[in-house]
Amino acid sequence: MRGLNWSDVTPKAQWLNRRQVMAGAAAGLIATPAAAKIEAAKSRYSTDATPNTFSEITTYNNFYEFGLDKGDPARNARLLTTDPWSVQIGGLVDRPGTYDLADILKDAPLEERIYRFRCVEAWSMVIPWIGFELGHLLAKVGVQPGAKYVAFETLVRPEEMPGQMTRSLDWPYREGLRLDEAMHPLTILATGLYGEPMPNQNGAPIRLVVPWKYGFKSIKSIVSIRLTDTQPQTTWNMQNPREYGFYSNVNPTVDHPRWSQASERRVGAGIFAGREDTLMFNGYDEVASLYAGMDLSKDY
Ligand SMILES: Nc1nc2c(c(=O)[nH]1)N[C@H]1C(S)=C(S)[C@@H](COP(=O)(O)O)O[C@H]1N2
Ligand SMILES: [Mo]
Repeated sequence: MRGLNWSDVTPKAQWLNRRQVMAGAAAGLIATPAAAKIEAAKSRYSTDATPNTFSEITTYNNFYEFGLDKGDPARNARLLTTDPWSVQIGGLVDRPGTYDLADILKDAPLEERIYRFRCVEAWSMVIPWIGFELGHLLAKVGVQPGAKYVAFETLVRPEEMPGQMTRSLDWPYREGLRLDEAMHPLTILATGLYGEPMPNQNGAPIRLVVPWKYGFKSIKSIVSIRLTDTQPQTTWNMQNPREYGFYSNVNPTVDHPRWSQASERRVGAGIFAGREDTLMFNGYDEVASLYAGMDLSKDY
């Protein structure tokens, strides 16, 4: 007998996947797909830019655990088991432990956050995430005074993640934030998008979203969160420190060694649409004070 999983104790709308919703609707089991939408409050942090389509957001992905091509994650992530799911929370916290996802979601104030999303490869999207502030979870586990950074890790399960059979990256995928970045209200743990549970290719069942940083900081399918007193190792910085810094704030004045970061291509905009200017901090100016006194061309 297995114990209760997070989907057993989470309101159905929070975990039903799109396929189940569509199948259920077709079979008349669910009145309308809309009935299964996650109820989430609107947020003043949302952009009023027009979101990309569900199809664009779920078929043009970076998720190297499932392959290197943009279409690989949609094809290969279907068989990823996301229930049961637990997250190990440790390091400098008052209440370390292995938390079932249901416990993490129990009192999480879900909001819709429509964010601009800028990949370091110079493409961008607008994505209507569903999630809650990382600061809410950190408050729940109790951050100890010596903590200065938060380190994250993605699941390692090569049987279900074919990219992990290769050495395209040094697994697990790792990311990190300074504690004040992690506590900023723009920083969320996302569990869905377009009112539906997170599609596997977008980092089910729970992933980070930090909208003022290049997309690779927004680590997917998280199984470990550790509070540390030293700057954690991060995947792309380990891979190529000259090209990818720890901070990786979106910055149109600091070019990637191999391409310009001054402009970006909005995915789905069509071949006649021009490139858009990239904005400092991806337009999220309210984070500028976090970096007061730093030279962002050196601390990139
Ligand atoms: N575990 C993991 N997280 C990851 C990645 C990855 O390869 N593995 N790719 C990153 C990159 S480069 C980007 S641009 C975003 C893409 O997120 P999306 O596919 O949901 O748009 O996920 C980030 N998080
Ligand atoms: Mo990216």
